[in-house]
Amino acid sequence: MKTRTMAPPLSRNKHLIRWVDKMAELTKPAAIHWVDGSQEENDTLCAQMVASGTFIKLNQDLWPGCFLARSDPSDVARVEDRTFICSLSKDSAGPTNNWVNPYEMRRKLKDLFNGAMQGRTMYVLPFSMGPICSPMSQIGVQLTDSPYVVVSMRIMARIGLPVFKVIDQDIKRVVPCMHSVGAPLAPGERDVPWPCNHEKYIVHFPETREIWSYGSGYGGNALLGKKCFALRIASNIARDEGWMAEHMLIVGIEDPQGEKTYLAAAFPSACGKTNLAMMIPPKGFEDWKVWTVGDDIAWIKPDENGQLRAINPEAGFFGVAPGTSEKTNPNAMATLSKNTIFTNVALTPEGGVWWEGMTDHLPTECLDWQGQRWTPQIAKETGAKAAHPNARFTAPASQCPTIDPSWEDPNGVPISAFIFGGRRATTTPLVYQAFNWSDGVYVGATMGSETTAAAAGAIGKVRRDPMAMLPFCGYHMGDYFRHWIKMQRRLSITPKIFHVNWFRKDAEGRFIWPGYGENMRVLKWIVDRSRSRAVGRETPIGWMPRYEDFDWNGLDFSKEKFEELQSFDPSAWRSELIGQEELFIDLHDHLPPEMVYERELLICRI
Ligand code: TSX
Ligand code: MN
Repeated sequence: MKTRTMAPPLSRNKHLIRWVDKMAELTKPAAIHWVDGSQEENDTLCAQMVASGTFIKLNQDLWPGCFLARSDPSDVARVEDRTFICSLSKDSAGPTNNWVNPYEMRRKLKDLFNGAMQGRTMYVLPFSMGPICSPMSQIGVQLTDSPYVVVSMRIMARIGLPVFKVIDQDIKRVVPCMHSVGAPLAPGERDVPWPCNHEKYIVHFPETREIWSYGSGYGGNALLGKKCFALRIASNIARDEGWMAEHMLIVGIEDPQGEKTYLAAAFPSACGKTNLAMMIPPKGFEDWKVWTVGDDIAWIKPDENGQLRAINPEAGFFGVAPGTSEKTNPNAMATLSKNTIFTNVALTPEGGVWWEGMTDHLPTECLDWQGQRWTPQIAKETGAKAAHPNARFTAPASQCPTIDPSWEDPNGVPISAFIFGGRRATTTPLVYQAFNWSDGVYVGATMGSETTAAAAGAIGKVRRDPMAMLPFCGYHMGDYFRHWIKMQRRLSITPKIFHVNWFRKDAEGRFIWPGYGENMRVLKWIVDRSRSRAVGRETPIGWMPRYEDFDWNGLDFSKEKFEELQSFDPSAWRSELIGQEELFIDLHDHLPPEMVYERELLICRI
């Protein structure tokens, strides 16, 4: 205590100051730094991290304001098996979450955090999820011993003095977020570039709205505003307050007349969510615009007219680098061209970054994500990747060329339709529209993706990921479906619900649909259906476009291929129904009756 460097607190809030004192007593940091969020502070932290080896400063002529971090090889992704929802009762966490008794967990955490910050600085990092002045925003304070987290959170959220100002008004509840990399330093001990602990705990207390994260410095484990707060804790707040915290991108589609329609879409991983959020309209749609509001999380609330409005609670993109290129996503490439933190990508001899799929030609040599020499020859012989498959860019949303003019509107943007998606080689057509809200909730609840080579387990097996929320819902999944069902009663304008699948394959195993910008044709039909001005054909699974209902201007795509893409195979859907039931069996005692009815209706139609 006595040796700790004391800086004046930047807040007058007694509760906050008392909590910071108490946590400092527990974790015993060498210093406390109240984060003001300024450019100078950021520059100092970055310089310190360059000196300590955590950051590599990239060639500033090529990559202005950009840095590269290499994580410990064991700390490269979210750790779902170490993620806990510690509700008072096991039943409220549900069978899809890890649960530990909260009293037992608190005892464990007290042990883990005892002295965990020794030899390090504890940063007091205030953040706002959502624009600071928005009534839909939520405030948190993260105590962390990681400067990497501080500079990353400065991109991903609104942080610093303006947030302390809100906290000092004492009107909004503050979510306390404890974070330590779990690597205390003994006096004189040399630090490593990426301190972390082999034992990891990502813990949520939904009733008291608290987050405790131990042992990891990586993205979703450590930037606590994102998955931990904006999804797991916020889903609890939203359920209690009558709004929705969803794992969804938000885009605005502007037609040639300037009419704008906002869509919110949920996809499992590896479906190209960020690509869709930043999509460029194809040939034939030159007078159309796609505007980006968010690529990952949407907070959605009915306004006083019963219209759903959404904000993006984040301020940046934490995107997967491999596969991102001028071809697949030029807007992402522009966004990450400056002021970006790269993690686990390769370093080129010019002091630039590279990753698999970034360019057609491979660099003749570079240092891989662990700092080892990498050449195309070595890759060929050993299969070594230059960038880790989960390598990331952390880039400011404001730098996106298609960022929506209303992306920081404190009242959010009006949502006209929800889209659920999956990666399915068979069975599921390019697009269909659910018959109504409860059928749409069923469609979202049963969505899934076929496992690819990237994930563990059998290739081609469908993994159910309801509303893409399986790892992110902070309470019982059955209660979550019930909340979705109940939301309709708060609405006077009910958004239409759609399902899309960009990934259907033909008999030869080739993708039938060209995807990417051509998805605009699907989005146009969705927009037109939402505004009740497009025709649909009724099928057993929902409303589908006929060939002539799509705008084919600029694309040569035959009616035969379209029929194949949209084909409905009753026998495939009979096995689909059996697969859909698997998850429901686990959730049965909390499942809303509507899910059972919708299933019965679907069985009858097929
Ligand atoms: O992001 C993708 N989207 C959405 C874009 C707005 N991807 C990449 C997924 C991995 C993250 C896609 N891949 C999409 C898509 O719509 N579609 C496909 C499948 C596909 C891949 C290559 C081709 C076509 C389809 N190539 C040619 O047709 C030449
Ligand atoms: Mn996500």
